[in-house]
Amino acid sequence: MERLGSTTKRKLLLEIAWEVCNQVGGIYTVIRSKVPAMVEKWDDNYVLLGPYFAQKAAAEYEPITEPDETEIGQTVRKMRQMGYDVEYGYWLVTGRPRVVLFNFQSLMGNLDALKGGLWERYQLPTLGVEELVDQTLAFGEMVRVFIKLLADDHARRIDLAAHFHEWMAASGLPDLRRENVRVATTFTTHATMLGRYLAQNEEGFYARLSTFDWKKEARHYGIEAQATVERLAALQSHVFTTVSDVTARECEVFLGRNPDLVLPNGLNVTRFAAAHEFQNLHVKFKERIHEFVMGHFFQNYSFDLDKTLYFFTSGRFEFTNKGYDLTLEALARLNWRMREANMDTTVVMFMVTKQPYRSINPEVLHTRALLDEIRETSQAIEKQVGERLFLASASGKSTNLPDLNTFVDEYWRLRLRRTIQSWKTKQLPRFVTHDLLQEDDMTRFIRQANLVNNEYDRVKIVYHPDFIASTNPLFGLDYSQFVRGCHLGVFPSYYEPWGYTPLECVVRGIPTVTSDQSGFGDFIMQIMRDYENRGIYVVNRRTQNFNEAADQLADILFRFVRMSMRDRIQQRNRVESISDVFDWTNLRSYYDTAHDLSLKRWKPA
Ligand code: G6P
Ligand code: 1S3
Repeated sequence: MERLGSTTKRKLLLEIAWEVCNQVGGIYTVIRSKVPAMVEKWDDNYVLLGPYFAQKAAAEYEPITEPDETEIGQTVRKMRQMGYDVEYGYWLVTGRPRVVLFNFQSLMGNLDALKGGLWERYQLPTLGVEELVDQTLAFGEMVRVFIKLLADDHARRIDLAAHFHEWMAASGLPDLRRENVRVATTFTTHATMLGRYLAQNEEGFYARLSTFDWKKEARHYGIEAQATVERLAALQSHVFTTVSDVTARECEVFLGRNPDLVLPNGLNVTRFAAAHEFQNLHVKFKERIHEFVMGHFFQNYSFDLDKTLYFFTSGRFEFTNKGYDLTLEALARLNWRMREANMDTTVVMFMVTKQPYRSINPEVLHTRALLDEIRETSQAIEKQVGERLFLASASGKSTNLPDLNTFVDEYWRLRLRRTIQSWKTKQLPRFVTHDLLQEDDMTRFIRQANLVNNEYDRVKIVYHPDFIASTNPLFGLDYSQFVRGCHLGVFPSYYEPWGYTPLECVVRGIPTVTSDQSGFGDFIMQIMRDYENRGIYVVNRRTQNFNEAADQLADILFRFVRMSMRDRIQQRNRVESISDVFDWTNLRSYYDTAHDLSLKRWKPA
């Protein structure tokens, strides 16, 4: 019998993820940014499978309407004839790959039978699970049907490899193995379900890692279905992988298998030909952040913007996992040290995350609007003074500079004075920009640490409980522009399988703090000796306790605020020069190895 792993046949790679055409979190970034590098290697032999959400698809998917006789086109047709609702077209992202999207709603009526079968075959418990689990089971079944049809009809002529990302995409994988379908499977977990829950809730998670009983804990946290699918996929795939050595350590305990390979995450890096381009962008977007800061703080007191540094953190609201607690503690210590040292530098720290809120705080919006009015009035006065000065000078009445005050109408004087009066306030600048539905760990910690934006504080806090988007009236910047305008990204995570945020700083030439418990930090420490000199600071959270780590982070920040502008510029150049390491055209090779290995391990039935 013909071996699938033989090298003579054409290879076809399917990549399956819940986040294909459906942005939820970091996996979307992995899949989408990797497309150009994948298409470069696989061309038309690369197809993505994902769920169909009409609204999301409308923005990034275009159907193929003309007859399509490729293996994928034929299989889509066959599945439709069987009554399944299947979309087939292009994903409208750079690289424009073909996608098959499954409308899992069309299978929801058969869910009980599907669940019954999974229980019988794998003891997968699905009673009373959340809606997402139901949806992913229906999706996983459609993926299974599709791959089986494709393999049954075409696998004699093509080598078929399927790469499943995360448990949401993988509930059909065990059956594909059980039915000996002619496909080489790879499964990547981007975190473990149990790691996510336990790191957040169990004191001393890493020290106790090897002692956890996965089933007991999964039951306790009500995630038995998710954890079981994850475990089955890990155990049954030909090649099992994860995104970092950090997460690999969890896999053995929670999933019962050591990953065969670690596949680090990259980005689609586009670098400017001239280095000064990204430095210019930094200045341009910093100006925009200055505008927000003036509106927000200067109504009460002012400070020198040329001696102001912008730090930020950003991510999902997992207070301890993302290290927000450590960041605030270190900032409180930094504030104290800067005051002790009588420094006149100001640090404004933006804590960007997503929490439920009613609206942007009306006062914050109002002061922002008043600042705009002050600017408009000033421009009107400038114009009036300019014109009148020109007339006075041209008419040659005086060769000396006249009293410019006399050139301004009473109307404009009054208007400027009134606006400034209603803008100025004695209230301290708010440390949270929105009206939250309720106090949260962040506001509690900020109050407790007394980081409430007193004039004498050298560290100011702006807690922005919504992700940054260009439509937001406070900054009017998109996330990428906001990152460029800042000086330092701070991400000392406690639990972080990979963590894209520091990497997103690096490729924009912004120095960053990460931790050795994040996949990215761990990876950097393995591949680079002088990472700190290059502007990547790694906080040791593996062997240090919270207090020691907070001290280390405060040290890092204190050193950073004492750097000269010239040093900061050079450091930005050094950090940006690392970007290429993380370009998918370099990191794709890890995926190539996984797919080759899966095809080698595959044995025909
Ligand atoms: C870039 C610009 C310089 C500017 C500097 C400010 O390098 O090219 O013109 O002076 O940024 O750096 P800073 O770290 O103070 O924002
Ligand atoms: C996961 O997404 P998350 O933010 O829930 O996958 C990402 C992509 O691999 C990874 O960067 C992140 O650390 C994980 O946690």
